[in-house]
Amino acid sequence: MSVVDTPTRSAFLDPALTRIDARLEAGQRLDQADGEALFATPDLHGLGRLANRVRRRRHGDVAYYNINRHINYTNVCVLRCKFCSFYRRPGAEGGYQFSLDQIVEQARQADAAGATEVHIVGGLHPDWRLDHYVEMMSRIRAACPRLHVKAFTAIEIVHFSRVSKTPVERVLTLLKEAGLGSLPGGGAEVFSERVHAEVFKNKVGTEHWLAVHEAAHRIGLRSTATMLYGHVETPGERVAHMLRLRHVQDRTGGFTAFIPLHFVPDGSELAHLPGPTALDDIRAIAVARLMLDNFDHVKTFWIMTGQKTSQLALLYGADDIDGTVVFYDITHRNGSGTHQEMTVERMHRLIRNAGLTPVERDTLYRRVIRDKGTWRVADIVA
Ligand code: V47
Repeated sequence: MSVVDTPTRSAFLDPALTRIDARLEAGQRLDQADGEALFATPDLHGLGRLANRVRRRRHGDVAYYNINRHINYTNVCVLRCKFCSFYRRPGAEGGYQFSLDQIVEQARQADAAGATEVHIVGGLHPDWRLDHYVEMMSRIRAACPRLHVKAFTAIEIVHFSRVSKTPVERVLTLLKEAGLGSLPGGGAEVFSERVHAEVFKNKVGTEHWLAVHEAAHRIGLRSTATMLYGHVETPGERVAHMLRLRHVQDRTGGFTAFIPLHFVPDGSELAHLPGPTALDDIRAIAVARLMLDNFDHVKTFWIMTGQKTSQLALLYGADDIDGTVVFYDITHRNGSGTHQEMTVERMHRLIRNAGLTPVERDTLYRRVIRDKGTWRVADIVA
């Protein structure tokens, strides 16, 4: 019997877990002190058992994945975040920017290869205005009407709003009308004034990030939420971050998933930091699963953790693996190139080998059914 199959009411090594177990079974919400105790517990397997129980109650033996492609349209950025190895200052060597033709071509290739989603984000480009991004959306929609376009972090949305002197909600509405399907969760980093001042000083802060997502939810766009962990933040700051998200989710219900992002130090100004270990990764997943009781999905992003740790995360609270990514530029693990792909066969093997059943989903977590080279969504097409 594996650790995670052990009956969940058996004794925990840490009395704090026994107390938290009782609170969970009584239907009580966990608070800041509970979250900090979960980050501190030496009984990682006990934590995993609790998180796995919550995960199994929500999703049974299903683990989701999607077939997507990431398009990072430029690395040119007016910000200089210390944790980021992706950006190039305007005019600096190594900067790139894709033309709209190139972006549409990448979306077309993703569509032709069977992707249901493209995930598009980029640096804050100094020259482009809102009409450029609106045209990007409408041209992708014209070329690939079925493809879900998940695009632009809250940071990009605020940038478009500033450079085009257009209120955030109007920016979102124009993008939605042109074809934007949902917002990704990037750019949240850690909701803490202290961390903000230390590693991403000029970026918009917590209140702005949350306000953009609330505005998106108000106009009917769903979104995801992230947290970048394993740099200078404390466990208490991670818990506070999750509680801020839980609070917004209580109000809007608009978040589909939470994705803890493993900080990759290589090439950034924080390259001297060691970055998270595999055990830090699965702990972050497990704590998120327990704290975020109003989030349906907790996702592991294998590009940053590695495929093996993401597989393990499925037994510690994650119910979803992102994705069959083909090109990813923001982080390159261990000197890998930008072409980073997980095949569907490998995804199935990782999930089945964890004792779970793979289910392909679309961006909104509807089941995708594939037949003779085409796909449909289970609950809206008979
Ligand atoms: O916003 C930047 C982060 C994010 C580094 O919404 C770094 O479903 C690690 O947000 N090490 C982009 N992370 C990725 C992202 C994402 C990924 C997968 C799924 C979803 C989703 C969102 O990556 C950035 C920033 O927070 N990042 N630099 C770094 N050195």
